[in-house]
Amino acid sequence: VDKLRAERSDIKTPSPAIAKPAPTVIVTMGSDSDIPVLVDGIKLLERFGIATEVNITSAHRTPDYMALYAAEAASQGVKVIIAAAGGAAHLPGMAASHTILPVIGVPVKPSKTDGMDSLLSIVQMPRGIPVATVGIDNGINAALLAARIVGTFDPAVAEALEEYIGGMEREVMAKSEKIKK
Ligand code: RP5
Repeated sequence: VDKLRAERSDIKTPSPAIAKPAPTVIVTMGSDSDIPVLVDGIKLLERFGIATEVNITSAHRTPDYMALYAAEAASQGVKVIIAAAGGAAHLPGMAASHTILPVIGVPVKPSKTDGMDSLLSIVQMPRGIPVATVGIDNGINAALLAARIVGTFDPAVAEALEEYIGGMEREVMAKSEKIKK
């Protein structure tokens, strides 16, 4: 990484435009075409008060940027990386190979397949470099898992999660009451 950093001093990480306050969670994706899958989860992270940075770091189109970004995230105060990709979805695994931060992979359904290619590319990481993998297109669960990790050291986030879970429970109970005969 030091060698890469010396060679690629043109690459700034993390993006200074959106690094205020220092992000706790990074939501990165292979392409802007992945954004729709992540939007609701990003809103959830914001609702929980978690400082979040969103960017594109393609493992094959911007390999140096991706490597530096992942390698330098921990020293910037980042605690969790959410990485979304579709097809030959190597971004989460590559990001995880450059950091010891927990990486949550979001398999994105490509337009021409059912998304199993993305899922298997992410979940089948070889021994040694884990990627926590959520369901296909499940950006919300990725955000909730990230929030659970942050909640282990941030009581306000833990409380927000409890409220969220309570809200879901109340919603289901209300629906149950409604259809009860
Ligand atoms: C992956 O290739 C991206 O994560 C995206 O899901 C997929 C297609 O990318 P685009 O061709 O739409 O840019 O890298």
